[in-house]
Amino acid sequence: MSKRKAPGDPKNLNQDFCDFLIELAEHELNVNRNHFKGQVYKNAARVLAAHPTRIKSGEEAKHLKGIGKKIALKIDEYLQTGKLKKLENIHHDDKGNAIKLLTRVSGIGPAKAAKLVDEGITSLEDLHKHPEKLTHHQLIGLKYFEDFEKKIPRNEIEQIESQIKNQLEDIDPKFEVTICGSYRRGKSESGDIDALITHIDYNSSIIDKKHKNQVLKTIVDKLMQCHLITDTLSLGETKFMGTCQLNPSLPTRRLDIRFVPFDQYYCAVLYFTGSDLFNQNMRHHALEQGFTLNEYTLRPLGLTGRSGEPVEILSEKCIFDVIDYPYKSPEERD
Ligand code: 8DG
Ligand code: CA
Ligand code: CA
Repeated sequence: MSKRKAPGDPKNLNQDFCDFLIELAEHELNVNRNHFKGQVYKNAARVLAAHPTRIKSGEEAKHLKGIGKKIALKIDEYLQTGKLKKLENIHHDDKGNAIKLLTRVSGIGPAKAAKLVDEGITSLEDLHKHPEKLTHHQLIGLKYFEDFEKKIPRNEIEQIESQIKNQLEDIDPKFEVTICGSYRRGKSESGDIDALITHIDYNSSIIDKKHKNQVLKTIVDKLMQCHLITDTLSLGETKFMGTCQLNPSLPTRRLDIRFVPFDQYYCAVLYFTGSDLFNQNMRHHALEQGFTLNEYTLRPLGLTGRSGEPVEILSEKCIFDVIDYPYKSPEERD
């Protein structure tokens, strides 16, 4: 698959502004835990990334939706000095840096990281000395810290996909698997593996929770027996989070598996293919057309705003058709 962008696809002429805004956003989300401010910075980065010309001043940027006075001032400061005082300070903040490091461990969120830092734990070495402070998930995140930061090449995911398919075929040929996420969007490498599984005889109206969990457990057991799955982070009714390894010479990878009833399969495939921003735009369009779309169903909204019975969906394309949204192939959903 070609990684080149489509001809005429705009290049980001404001990349450097986006870079510092994303760093500020990460700081707000992970260190200050200020979700609102984090979203404001992220949104500003998104707007600038989509802007077709190079921004020449804060004043010019202020005319764009989502960019206010404070961000405009930062753009001016950056244009005049080539840096940002606020970011320099952030880079020298030991506590903030420790929190950011700890949140890179799978399973450690910003609140847990802040708590650990308050307890004097500021490095991976410290974490290794205090396993009692960590959950099972976090311990595995620590164990595979380096591996989980490595991107997974596309051809490795292809092999994992065919191994999952073969194992499922053994249990019951009526299982269906789709690897979603960035892999389905055609990326040459991915952060993790998002597998969705369904079975044409399993419908949301007929399967109870216990049964669903049984099916997922059977699948996970089978994938453990063939040594593809190596660890379980969590196993719920419909969702498995864990690790896999294709062979011992390769890194351990993060694998999520969801077992989804057939009538909800295509909404789930759409949702977990992403991208996040594409989903947001499509959900927004659905609302304008009088529908509510989520990872389970597409439902018409009544006059009172209450949603009706789910529309029957027999393909991913069907969702686009019902809400009259131009079809985009997964590769076009970034
Ligand atoms: P990556 O793993 O290569 O880093 O990229 P990804 O496959 O696009 O991201 P992901 O974090 O694995 O999420 C998979 C898809 O799930 C994502 O492309 C869109 C969908 N998704 C949302 N919202 C959210 C959310 O809040 N968290 C997660 N994990 N996924 C979400 O639309
Ligand atoms: Ca992914
Ligand atoms: Ca994922």
